[in-house]
Amino acid sequence: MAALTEAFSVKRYMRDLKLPFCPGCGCFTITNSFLRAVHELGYEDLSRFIFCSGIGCAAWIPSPYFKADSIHTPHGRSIPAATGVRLMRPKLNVVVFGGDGDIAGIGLSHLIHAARRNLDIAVIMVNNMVYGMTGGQVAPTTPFKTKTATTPYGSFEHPLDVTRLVVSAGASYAARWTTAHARNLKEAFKNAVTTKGFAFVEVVSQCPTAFGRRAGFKGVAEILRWFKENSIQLKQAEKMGEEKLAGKIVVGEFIRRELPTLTENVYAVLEEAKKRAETS
Ligand SMILES: Cc1ncc(C[n+]2csc(CCOP(=O)(O)OP(=O)(O)O)c2C)c(N)n1
Ligand code: SF4
Ligand SMILES: [Mg+2]
Repeated sequence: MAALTEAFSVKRYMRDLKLPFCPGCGCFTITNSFLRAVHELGYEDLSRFIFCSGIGCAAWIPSPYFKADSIHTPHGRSIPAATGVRLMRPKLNVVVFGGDGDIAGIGLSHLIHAARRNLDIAVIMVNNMVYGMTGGQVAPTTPFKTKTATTPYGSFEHPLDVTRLVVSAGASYAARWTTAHARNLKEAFKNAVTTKGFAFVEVVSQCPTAFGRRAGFKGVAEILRWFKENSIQLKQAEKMGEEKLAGKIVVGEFIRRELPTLTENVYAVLEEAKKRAETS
């Protein structure tokens, strides 16, 4: 598909509605980068996409704001909905947006099994390190010792590395970037949409309202500086010990591989069953 020659405008892909995000929220950057990726892939509109999202601030990114078909599911259940959509409409791009709580908290088992099955969808997880929409409670992704609404003396648990988890579960593509890496993010979204198989992009993102203030940041610029200064490219991280990596954000492409997908496997079994029924 050739890239569109017209200049990029989010208006092409978005309904004329006011976005629900707080000023300075990372969800603005993610929305913009995703739609830029769609534009650069040559899609004139979103008619070849179906979006699924659960509950939370990040889950509002596609629905109802994108001019597209979308399903807003209960909290944590976007991937099961996307599984059904994918199997019934195998030619469309199925993209899930969700927060770290939605995807890696309440919905974690669905994520692992989707990666294991190599379900051909793209999952974009906005990791703002808290449950943002409900007021900034500690999440499975909150960095150790970080103050949140429910850990006023600092979090006493270590965060889950969700990107590495999906790699070990069997994902075809996985990358992690932050909102301070808009260009890399856009490229990762392009890769995720075009991957044959399960694709995962973790976006470490700022929530100035429910995370930043409590965690000790003065404003959005300071959080973005923290992202930039603490990000370590995967290749460099591989040469560093665990101690030196404590508190760092390892960014880059973690895996890109071609494997049979769930849709291919399901349709192959259906074909086989059909042939057997015809000959019996
Ligand atoms: C079954 C269920 N449990 C709890 C909630 C309350 N709830 C709504 S959003 C949310 C967490 C959202 O956090 P996250 O997914 O990280 O999204 P964010 O708002 O941070 O983008 C919770 C616990 C709910 N809506 N449904
Ligand atoms: S609460 Fe946080 S994540 Fe939610 S819209 Fe506001 S800044 Fe964004
Ligand atoms: Mg969150």
